[in-house]
Amino acid sequence: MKVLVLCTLVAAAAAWPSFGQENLLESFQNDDPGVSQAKKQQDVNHLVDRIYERIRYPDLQDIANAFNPEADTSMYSDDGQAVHHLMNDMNDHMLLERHHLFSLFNSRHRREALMLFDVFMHCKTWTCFVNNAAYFREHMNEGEFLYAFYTAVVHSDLGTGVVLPPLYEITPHMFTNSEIIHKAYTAKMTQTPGRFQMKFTGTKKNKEQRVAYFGEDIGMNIHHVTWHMDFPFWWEDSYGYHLDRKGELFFWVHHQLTARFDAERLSNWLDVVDELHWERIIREGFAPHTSYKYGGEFPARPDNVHFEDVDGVARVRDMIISESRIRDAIAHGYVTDKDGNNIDILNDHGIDVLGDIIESSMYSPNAQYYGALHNTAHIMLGRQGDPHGKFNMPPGVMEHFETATRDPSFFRLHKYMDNIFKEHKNSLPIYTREDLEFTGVAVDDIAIEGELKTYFEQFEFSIANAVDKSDAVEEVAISTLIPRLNHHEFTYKIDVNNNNDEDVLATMRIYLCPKNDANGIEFTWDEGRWYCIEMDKFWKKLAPGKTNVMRKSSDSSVTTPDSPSLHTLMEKADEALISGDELDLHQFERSCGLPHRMLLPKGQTNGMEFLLLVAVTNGEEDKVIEHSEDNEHGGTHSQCGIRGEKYPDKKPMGYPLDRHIPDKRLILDIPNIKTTTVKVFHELHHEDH
Ligand code: CUO
Repeated sequence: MKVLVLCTLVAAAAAWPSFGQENLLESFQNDDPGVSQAKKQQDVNHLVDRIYERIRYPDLQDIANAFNPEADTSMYSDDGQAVHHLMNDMNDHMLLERHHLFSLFNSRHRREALMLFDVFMHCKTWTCFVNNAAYFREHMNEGEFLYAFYTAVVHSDLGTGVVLPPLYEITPHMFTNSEIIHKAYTAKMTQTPGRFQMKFTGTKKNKEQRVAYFGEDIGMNIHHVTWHMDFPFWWEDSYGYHLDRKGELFFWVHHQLTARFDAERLSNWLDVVDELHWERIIREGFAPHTSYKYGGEFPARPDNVHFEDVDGVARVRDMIISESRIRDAIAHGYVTDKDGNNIDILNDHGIDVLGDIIESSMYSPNAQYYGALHNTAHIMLGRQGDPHGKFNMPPGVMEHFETATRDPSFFRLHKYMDNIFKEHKNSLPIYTREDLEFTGVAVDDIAIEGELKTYFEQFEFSIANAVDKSDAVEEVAISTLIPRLNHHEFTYKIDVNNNNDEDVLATMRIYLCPKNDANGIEFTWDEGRWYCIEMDKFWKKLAPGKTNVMRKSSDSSVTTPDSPSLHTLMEKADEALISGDELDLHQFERSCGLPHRMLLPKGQTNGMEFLLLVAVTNGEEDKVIEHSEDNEHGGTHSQCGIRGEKYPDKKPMGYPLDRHIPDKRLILDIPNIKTTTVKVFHELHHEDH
């Protein structure tokens, strides 16, 4: 594990020599040499277990009682500046109390959580990290603590190798229906262990319910919330490093979520999602059937409401103005930074700048002028049920990344953003044959070994953390069962011919694109390219002559395996501590990544036609750092990048389908790009709804 850590650090240092890597190296060298990976994992498990209650583990309880965060400031790399800051607010009783809801979009909540994040990021050792975690878990709001702790484990070098327990088990309210939570309470109070079947929100009278399995998939929700922890909009490079191509990744991960949602809609005989419009009604209402642990029910929104100004947030007019400033920048081909300088966006880098502007993140060159279209839109949508605060409703599902995709308007909002990005991409020159060709390389054939077949399965997870603990009431096992999409494994067989007389490194890019719209009309290439879903991207060395490239679906760099449950993480850490064996869970370390079981869209029982496209490009030109063909870059680099390092592929995300394709021959005549038609089948199981 240590070797792995060092390699990562050396690579990171090579990639970003100027962004404080010395600090990271220093903190690594200062990490307590005696703390094993198993101990770190155990600490994390214990710190987040039963987050709404006092710490239940005596060692951590003792720390929380005895530790004084300000007593020895030599444990921090900033001499305790961050911790003094936080302690001042705490001692002045300025911090949000426990048992109140936390929302990242609430600027006060965010500021407080980030003060704690800053403390963690300045810890030189794991001991400092854990001591502060135990202390502030007991002294701060649990939502603020949890957010700061999770993001710090992600970003601090001290957290390397630690697997964060799946949030659906830590804060089940954010992933489960109220009905299930009520049943959990009854089970606890009546001392009856329970397994409760969860249903997707809504009824069959609402056609949107046909695709609720996508927006309410707990694994997809984890992917989404974690992406936003890996690439937070509030991130500043002073925390330790630069988040490479963060704006472009914002575009790409959400473009892909939208395209995948559309593929699921088409699988279910629904039209692709339409974009949101500030001056038209919000067509779909939403009744979340979800409650906060503290703070009541998530507010509902009826069908067909007109957008209202939201008091204290924004007027609808402000949103329209931000949008038109951004569209102006796209039309001009440049944005204007806050000092009045123009930044050219008519190039591959333009999408990155636009992503920063539209989100907006701290990387935005001019948030004052371009605003925060996306973030404000999340709040605007979240508040449409009570825009003037008359009913004192809590924030809506749109105001939390873990719940946002439950609301169908999430995808309308993101389609709207996506169309702005598309407008920019369409303003760039089309790729020429010279751009697209990989001299001497041709894809001769593409085939699938195995079947492209999906099905629903039942998944069970513990919701024990949803209910309060009492010394008078014994623990009972409480879990919920939820249907989720899965598929049979398959392998791509790609025959590639290298007519050069030497080895070449190839980047293999695989997309799956719906062929027809909901009326069965075939998409044109220029329409259809925007609905393509990314299946995989990897590197392969091609010797002269023919190579039969075999790639397993489970190796996809878009997806992650299931996270181990908190129970499993506890067992593994405890066992390793007792046996003294090394704990290596690095394959589960990144929770960002589409759940592997969702790699294929549902398809249809009689088979749904898709175009499978393989583009082979010059890996020597595409690569950012020297790497071998079997470097998987942490497993989910395509949409989640690599922690602390540069994005490994120089090409724009979505290449070569990201720009206009006015004539299909532009793609079909390129020898190193090939397409074939495949069918995705859906297998009905008895538990299908
Ligand atoms: Cu991920 Cu809008 O950015 O939810």
